[in-house]
This record gives sequence, structure tokens and C-alpha cells, in this order.
Amino acid sequence: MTDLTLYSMPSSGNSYKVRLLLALLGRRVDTVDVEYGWEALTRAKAEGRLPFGKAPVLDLGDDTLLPESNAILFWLGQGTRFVPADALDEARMLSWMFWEQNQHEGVIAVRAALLSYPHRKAEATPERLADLLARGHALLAIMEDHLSGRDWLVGDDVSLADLCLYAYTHTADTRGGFDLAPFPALRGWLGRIASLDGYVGLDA
Ligand SMILES: N[C@@H](CCC(=O)N[C@@H](CS)C(=O)NCC(=O)O)C(=O)O
Repeated sequence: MTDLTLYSMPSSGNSYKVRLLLALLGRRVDTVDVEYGWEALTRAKAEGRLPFGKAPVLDLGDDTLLPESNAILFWLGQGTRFVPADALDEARMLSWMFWEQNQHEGVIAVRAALLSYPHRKAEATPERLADLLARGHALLAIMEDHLSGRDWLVGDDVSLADLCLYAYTHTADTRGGFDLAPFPALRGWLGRIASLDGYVGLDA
């Protein structure tokens, strides 16, 4: 047993970003896998383990439940290399993390979900998929512009901004059907994250 327990959805980028940070930090965690269609997800909800009804949730060890992937990243990242010491850079990191949740995730992750989860299939109309494709490429272009000539989203080191945006971007092509060929700076950035010591993949 460890002090931390993560309620984690194996297929989900939001859960993966927390698993990735924990691995990079070398922190041990007990994991409760709660996948769509699994009894474990129904039970976790029924037992009040998912305060907002969604994974991931981190149990801090004293029954304190922390929901929302980026809040969990922020809590775990305090005092580590993944949160910039400079206050403005920290705020810039948060800008990207809010952007990830209010723009990127709702397009890049949603298109992948419509294509991969059977329970979302009815929503996957050609019009919706085409709209998400165009909007997703525009979002990826924002990242490409920003990453051109720089290694990381904020400052000169990896931060939570990179980890949180990596989660759904690195499968944007394989799961979401987005074309990453026009985005060389973004592809280089994906490779830098995958080379970090302690890196684990989505399926690890
Ligand atoms: N904003 C939340 C989103 C969490 C979320 O949507 N989780 C989904 C999987 S990606 C979930 O747990 N769905 C379970 C359900 O809706 O029953 C976060 O970043 O943690």
C-alpha cells in the first residue's frame, strides 16, 4: 500500500497525464482502474469516490479526494521541476493548462472518443467529425507556432503544461485521425517528452 490512490481510467488521456507525472516523479501509487462499462466505475461513483462523477481522482491517503486532472497535476507538481519557480512562468503554465481543458480537450480528445468508444458512436456524424477535424488542426497549429524555435511550452524546461497537453496530442493522429505531418515542431516536442527519464506510455 502507498499513501496515494489514483482512480484512473486506463483509456483516458486525462487519467494518463496523472500516471505520467507520477512515473516521472518516481512516486508510487495504488491504482483503481475505472473504465467505461466496468463495474469498478459504477462502484466508485456509487461509493462517492469520484466527487464530480469523473476520473481521474486522487485519494491523498486520508480520504481527501482531489478531482480534475490538472488540479491533481498542480498538487503533485508543487516543489518539483515541473512547476516553474518564476511566478509569471507559473501563470503561463496555468494558461496552457486552462487552454487544454477549455479548448484542446473538447476537440482533440472528443474526436478520438467519438471514433473509439462504442457508446459515443451515435454522436459521430460525418458533419461533427469534419468540424472537429478542422478545429483540431487549427488548435494544433497554435501549438506548432508556439513551439517553433523553442523546446517547451513555457520557459526553458519541461513543465506541467507540456505533460497535460501531451496526453491527448500524442494520440491525436492514431486515435483522433488528425494529420501531424504539417507540425514538425510539435512532433519534435512529442519526442522530447517521450525521452524524459521515467516516461511511461498510455498503455503502460
Ligand atoms: N475535466 C476532467 C474531465 C474528466 C473526464 O471527463 N473523465 C472521463 C474520462 S476522460 C470520465 O471519467 N468519464 C466517466 C463517465 O462520464 O462516466 C479532468 O480533466 O479530470
